Amino acid sequence: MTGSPRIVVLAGGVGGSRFVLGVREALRARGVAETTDSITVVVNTGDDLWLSGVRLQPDVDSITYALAGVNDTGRGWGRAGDSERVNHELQQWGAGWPWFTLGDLDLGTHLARTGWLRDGLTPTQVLERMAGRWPLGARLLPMTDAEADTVVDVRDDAGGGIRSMHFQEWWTRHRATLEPVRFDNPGIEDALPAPGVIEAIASADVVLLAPSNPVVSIGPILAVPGVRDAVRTTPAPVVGVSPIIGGRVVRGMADVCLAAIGVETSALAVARHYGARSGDGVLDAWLLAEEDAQVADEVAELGIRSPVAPLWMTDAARSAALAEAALAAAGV
Ligand code: FO1
Repeated sequence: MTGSPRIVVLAGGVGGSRFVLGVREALRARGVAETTDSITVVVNTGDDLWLSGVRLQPDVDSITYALAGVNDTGRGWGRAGDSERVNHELQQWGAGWPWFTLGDLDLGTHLARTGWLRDGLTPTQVLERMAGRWPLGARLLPMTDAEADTVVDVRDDAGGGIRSMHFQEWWTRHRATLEPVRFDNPGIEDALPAPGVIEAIASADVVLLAPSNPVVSIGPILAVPGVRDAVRTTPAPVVGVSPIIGGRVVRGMADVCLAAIGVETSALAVARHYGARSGDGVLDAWLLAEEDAQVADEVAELGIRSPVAPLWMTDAARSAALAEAALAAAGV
């Protein structure tokens, strides 16, 4: 591949951030000049919410802060070294959610974003303006400019009924302990891909699915009308990275989410869930952890190439090596 391959990454928040940092590092290690379209990240916006009058975009902010090197690496979200003076005052007013922390620096992001949205900018334009503050080495696009927050239907033990709540309440208040029976993104059926998303996928040299949550991160991106078809029809090889290592999810609550859609928590089951492009799915290749090498043949039988590589992104070098393995699986 002469020059920089045009890489498109579909990504969610924390796992996505680490993987995108790895992709950027892998290109730097190749000595590839970072052009503005060497890496395009299509970011999940299903985690987004309105809170205390401001618009939050958690996965967008996680990836932006991580690429800018200003992210709180311990928590995986928010800004490094942040304080919570305003948050404390909001709690005193009983404003917002007592279980949801808004850091002072992070609030600066939400206030700037909300002001620009009120001025008439689109989320894409807001993100382009915010990303311009730092040399991120990647272009970030929201999956859509429409609001399509993830809603979780949970079984309400007391009444035995079903009740709905915003994904963020389910995740941050209940720590995903309430059994989810359904995930939905109301309004997504009328959403349009953000400007540039389809073109980036169609003109890519490789499309990568980050090891993000298949249900609440990659799922919403593929659910934006037109995106799944763009991934299925791009001339570029499509390579996914398993978010499951040794039959266990690396982060968060992906296993609980997968169970809700009837997918077993295994690298093979998620590969089957995404499906082969030769069938009605989206994958050409599925990067398996060494711990899951024993299912490589079964994945291959799905029509999905199944290279094996170390998938633990415990540091920048490991993330870069993983990204390099994904690029190699795509032949770029
Ligand atoms: N996650 C939490 O578990 N607790 C929080 O109080 C919290 C606040 C928060 C504020 C801004 C933001 O962008 C993200 C925040 N997150 C918090 C993470 C958020 O729930 C993410 O969407 C998840 O980590 C899933 O990606």
